[in-house]
Amino acid sequence: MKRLLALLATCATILGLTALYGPQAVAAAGCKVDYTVTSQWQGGFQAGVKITNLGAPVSGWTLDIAMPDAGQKLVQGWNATWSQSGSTVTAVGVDWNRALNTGAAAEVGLVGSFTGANPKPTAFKLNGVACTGSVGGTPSPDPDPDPEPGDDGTPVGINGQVHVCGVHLCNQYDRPVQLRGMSTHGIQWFSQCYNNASVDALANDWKADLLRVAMYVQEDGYETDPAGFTSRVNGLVDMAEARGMYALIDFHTLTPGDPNYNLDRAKTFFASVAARNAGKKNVIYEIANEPNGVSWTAIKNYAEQVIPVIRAADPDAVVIVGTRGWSSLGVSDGSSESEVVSNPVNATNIMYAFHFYAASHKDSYRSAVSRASSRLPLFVTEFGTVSATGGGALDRASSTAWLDLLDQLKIGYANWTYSDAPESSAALQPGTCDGSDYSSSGVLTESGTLLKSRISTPDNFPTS
Ligand code: IDC
Repeated sequence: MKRLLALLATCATILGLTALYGPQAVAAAGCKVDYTVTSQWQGGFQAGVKITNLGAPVSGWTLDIAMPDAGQKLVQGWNATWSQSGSTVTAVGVDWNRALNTGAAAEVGLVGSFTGANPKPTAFKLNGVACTGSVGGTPSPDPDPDPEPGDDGTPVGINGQVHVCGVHLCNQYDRPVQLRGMSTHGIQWFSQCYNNASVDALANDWKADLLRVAMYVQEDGYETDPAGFTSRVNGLVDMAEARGMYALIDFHTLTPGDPNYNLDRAKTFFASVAARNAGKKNVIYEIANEPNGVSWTAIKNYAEQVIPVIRAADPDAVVIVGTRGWSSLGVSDGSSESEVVSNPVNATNIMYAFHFYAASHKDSYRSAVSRASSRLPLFVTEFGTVSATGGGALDRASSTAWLDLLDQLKIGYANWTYSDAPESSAALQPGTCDGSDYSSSGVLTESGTLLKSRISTPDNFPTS
């Protein structure tokens, strides 16, 4: 119903019929737009646009930006559906940001080209009404000022740019840290679950340190719309950053299991996201979710081709490499971590992924992690409390044993999934993402309740 209303609102706006659909769909009288050119190069620029609704709640929005110079052209944008007609560039809100309560903001962005000068636009209209930054002519303060990194007590604010030190992940004070958070489900299926309210809940209620962004490559994922998925990933990086959380960009290869099948796509994707996010402190790259049916040598070869592409654009970011046997360090293929220890990826500032599903992977896998943890930097970029199918009963004893081990070894983790998928690995009850409540205990599943209780305990990140 909410989506139907949003659709109607958008159509109504396009047709200029907003008044017919009542106050929910009509533009608020007050709005404020912050337009920031974040980078500019010969003939091109990138800009962030923060749209704050200072009026009544809206269930859909259209932003018109009057570009001051005829040579300014939209190339592409993210977090909205973008178009240009004459000198007007238009952004229309999408599933996860089209509803804006009073005081709420949507952050979108664009890449453009220009000839001559690139003057900043100053005239904006939200749902047809000019944005003056105030209601009734009274200037109002920014209701949602961006947190200043470093002074806000958030995970990124405290830890800054992380790096690998020995077998650990270390913060800006060169001290080991464990980052604990959640993974999205496939963003091609569950995009509606990642919106301001849900990411707020993850940051504020769960006190999560990181959001893993699972971008499937196959299964209707990246390969079907590279530009669209790249934009969505970047949008989620920004949403995590705005809340002081790390974003783990997961190139979610699964079937086929040989990551080299997607080598060209990986190079294209990582060149783009690494260039775009190089200046950020909150981004970690995971280059292959779960290699399977493929040798460690082939995975290592893939990593040694993709990592230089990332380094060329974003030299200081941590990169995580998937391992053999669905990122089991080879254990699920009858091998062990020794194949990695004796033949590591030829690169620095990297970690190795280890995945487990608590009901399927128990003592022998925990032993492998214990052994490997003194030899290899490990990150549990995905795990489930249930069976490897993503379903079945939650295994509380095994999940607790795993989480205790990871805490003790200071190994970071992301749980599969922060979504309302109808499967027991999901943290949210089915249907949650159709609403706007992500905070009450009733929205959590058994797995979500367990994970929130573990993730929300104090981090006590070292600062000296
Ligand atoms: C599962 C999802 C399920 C989806 C399936 C196929 O939970 O809804 O139908 O993928 O895409 C993994 C994978 C992860 C799996 C998960 C559970 O990384 O994509 O998600 N799992 O099966 N490795 C081990 C388990």
